[in-house]
Amino acid sequence: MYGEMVRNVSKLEDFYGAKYVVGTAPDPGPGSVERGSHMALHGWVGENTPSGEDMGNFYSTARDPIFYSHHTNVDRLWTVWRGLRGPKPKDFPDSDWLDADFLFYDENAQLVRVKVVDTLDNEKMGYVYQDVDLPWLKNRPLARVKKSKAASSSRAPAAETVFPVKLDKVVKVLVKRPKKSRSKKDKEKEEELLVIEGIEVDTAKFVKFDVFVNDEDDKPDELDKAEYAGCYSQVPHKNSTKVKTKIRLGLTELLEDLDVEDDDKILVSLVPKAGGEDITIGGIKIIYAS
Ligand SMILES: [Cu+2]
Repeated sequence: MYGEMVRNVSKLEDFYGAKYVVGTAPDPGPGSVERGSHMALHGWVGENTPSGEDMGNFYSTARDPIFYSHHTNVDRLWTVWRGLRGPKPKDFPDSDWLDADFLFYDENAQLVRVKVVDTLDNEKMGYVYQDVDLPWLKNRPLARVKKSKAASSSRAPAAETVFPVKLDKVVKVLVKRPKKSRSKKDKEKEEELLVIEGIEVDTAKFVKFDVFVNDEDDKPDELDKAEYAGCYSQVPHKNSTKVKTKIRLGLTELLEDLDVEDDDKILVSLVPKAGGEDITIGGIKIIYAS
């Protein structure tokens, strides 16, 4: 929870999902809670069958009454995240996002048009969430290994030489950091992000992979000395379509906690957890976003 609500999401698009405005290709990238705890609950509650009804498949998920409390909780997390941002921007300013509209039936079976801008603030919609303890907020994960030599001593291939690759096994690559030894000011100005792009999946499949940093072990599936950086997962749809998408995982705080700010590369492990044979990864890089 700490990762998807704090560590990975200092940028708006990493919490909400990438911007989807005029000119954007479909599936620009899901947000952290969406592909994290939100998908996990759909998967856990759905039946353990390939199609996962009810909660584990989009077409049937709302047949299960728990769907409504689950999605209310996702909305609550949205509100919590906005509260944690303090004075930082909370919304995309783009009018084609804010003014996008959807039609719903109201309680009198009349069609009503609702704009995105009308739904961003729960208080304007007439309700607030109960103030409850947030135990995950005080549980910033402790580094398993500090000042790891995993990246400098690894014989893993460089990321530029590996992709595209099918994720039917653990893939370990070295990823160059274009900037290192960044000052506190640099870090406040720019978030360092691990971008995993060209993720190709079939929408009809349940797929999930985890991302770890600086795994010290030679055995690729033993990850007890590696640091969890985030995940990608998808609840299946009934119809099969190819999707090409990307995720971005915040690295600034993670690398600070691991005490490897002076390293010029990191060792990344992509670990398939479900449907790896149905996942292709196009590339990995590190960028800096202000
Ligand atoms: Cu959902």
